[in-house]
Formats: sequence, C-alpha cells, structure tokens
Amino acid sequence: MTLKQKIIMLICSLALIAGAPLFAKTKAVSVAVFVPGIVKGNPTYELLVEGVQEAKAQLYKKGQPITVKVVEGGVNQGEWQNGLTALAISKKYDLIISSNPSLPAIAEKVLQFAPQQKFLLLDGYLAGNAQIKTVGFNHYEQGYLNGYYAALISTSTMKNANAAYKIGLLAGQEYPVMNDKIRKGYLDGAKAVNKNFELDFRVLGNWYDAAKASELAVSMIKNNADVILTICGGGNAGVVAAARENGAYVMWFDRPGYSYGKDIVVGSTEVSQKTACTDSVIAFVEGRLEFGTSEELGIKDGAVNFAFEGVPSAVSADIIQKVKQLIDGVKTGALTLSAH
Ligand code: RBF
Repeated sequence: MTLKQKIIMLICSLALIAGAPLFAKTKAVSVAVFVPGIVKGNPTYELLVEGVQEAKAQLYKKGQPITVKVVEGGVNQGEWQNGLTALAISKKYDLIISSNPSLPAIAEKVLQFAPQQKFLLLDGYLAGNAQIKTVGFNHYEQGYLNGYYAALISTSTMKNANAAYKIGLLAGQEYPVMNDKIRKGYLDGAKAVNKNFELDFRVLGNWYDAAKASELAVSMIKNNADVILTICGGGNAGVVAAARENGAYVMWFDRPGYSYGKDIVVGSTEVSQKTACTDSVIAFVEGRLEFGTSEELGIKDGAVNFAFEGVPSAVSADIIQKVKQLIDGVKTGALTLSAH
C-alpha cells in the first residue's frame, strides 16, 4: 500500500467513525402503545393514543421521526401481562406506553423477563423502579369537582332535578383509585353543597356493556338519583340513553362528553392526559424523561379541570360561578381538597 493509499484509508475510516453518531442519531425511536382494553368509547385511552400520535407529529416536524405501534390488549384482563410480555421480549420498542392503575404491578412482572424494557405508564402511581416512569392525576380532586357540580344540578330548579339529595355513580369495576379517590371525592364534593347528600354507587362489572349499564342507570334513576356520573367506557352510552328516556342527567369524566348527549350530559371534568402523554414521549426521545419517578398532577397544575365549554344553556350562571370559585380556591391555596 502506498503512502497515498494509506492516507486515503485513514481519512475514510475517520469519516466513518465521525459519521457513526450521525447515523445513530437518525435511527427512528420506536414506541408501542399497549391499550389495556379497547380505545373506542374509553376517554382515558382515547387521550392516551391521541397524545402519542401528537408527539409523533411534533417530533416529525422537529426532524426526529418515531414509529408508533398501537396494540389493543382487549377486555380480558388476564391476558394483559402476556400481551405486554410479548411486546417487551421482542426488544423492538425503545418505550412501551400504557395507562391505568393496574399497569405498574403488571410492568414490574414483565421486567423479570425483559429487564431492559422502559415503560411510561399514565394514570398509574409507582416511584423507585428505574425502568418505569408514571404520570397520574389527582382523582380525588377530580371526583370532588364532579360531585360538587352534580349536587348543584341536583338541587337546582332544572327540569330533571328532583327533591331527593341523591346522586349516582356507575363504575366499570371496583379498584382502589375508584373506591378511595373518585367515589370518595364525588360524595365529599356533593356534601360540600349539602351534607345530606347520599350516593347510589353501582358497578357494571366490565367496560363495554351498554345494555346492562342502561338497566343499572334506570334502577338508579328509580331510586331517585337525578344526576349520574358514568365511568364505564362503552357502557357510558347506555347511561345517556337511560337518562334521556327516564328524565335524569349525566356527568362525564376525563374529557368533555357533551356531544354524547345534548342537554342530558350536563357537566364534565377533564384531565390533561393527552398533553402529559405528548410531553412525556417528546421528553423520552430527547433523553429527558426521568425514569424511576412518579408525578401526580392536580387542579393546581392545571391538569384537572372542569370543561366549561359545551355546558348546556339550561345550567345557570350561578352554578358555573360556584364551580369556578371552587377551582380558584384550590389554585390560590385558600382551599385544600384532601381524601383524608
Ligand atoms: N377506564 C376506562 O375508561 N376504560 C377501561 O377499559 C378501563 N379499564 C380499567 C381496568 C383496570 C384493571 C383498572 C384498574 C382501571 C380501568 N379503567 C378503565 C379506569 C381508569 O384507570 C380510570 O380510573 C378511569 O377511566 C377514570 O379516569
């Protein structure tokens, strides 16, 4: 080899070494979204998927493309751990994203088989596992907002409101966040309007059966619940139908639900699950996501709110004013809503 050839080879290898990080940088980050259930009709999962798609769009514009695969885990909860394990052991995904309070424990089991996997879990609560980041919302505050508003509607002069101090809550299933946070906050919020308020709490037993949800809602309405908070996914449509036919009102959770029942869905809280998801995915791609930590966002962070836009015109300005005052009170620190 002549000296000239040697120099050319050296330059070529140097260029290759220098270029390597460039190639590494442009390799698309790969993300899987594991939906524990089905997307359609489930506000919390709709926001999850929309949030990841939004991150993908924003990252594309920034010249940092990512690939996203959405997998529906289905309604058989016993299959979720296997579904998640299959994704993790494939080693195809830099990040697996999922959402609901049962996921941290499932992800910890999956990590026994795939210790390299990173997880971003929304609506979950776990700190101290270096592979897992969780971002959740203050569901006590959110339940409280719903209950306070429901009680104001129930004690109003609106057409479907009756004289009983009773509101309803239909849940897809029971789990600690439902029993200790949402349900408790909902009743405490109602009691802040009038201490005589009682709660008719029912459980659907799944997140999809609209016919059974409708039957349960009819029974609640007959039992004098005039406002029902519905948190049962595909079952929510059945609750709206029952309320329309039997003269009651419905409250929505997580995202504005007014379009699902004009003049029947009278109120809705919303959480920033979509934004939290978008921001967390972008942070991950940019190497800023802090694994091992857990965040719980609430009213003060602007992450739990009441959806004022879309409230039916039959709701008085006085009710809206009272809810705004409640939110302001929490934001300024004048008021603390606590589950204990
Ligand atoms: N919420 C839904 O809207 N749809 C679901 O399919 C759903 N499945 C859940 C399964 C389990 C095991 C648990 C613990 C919660 C589930 N949730 C579901 C509730 C969800 O985490 C959240 O509490 C509510 O959506 C209210 O924000």
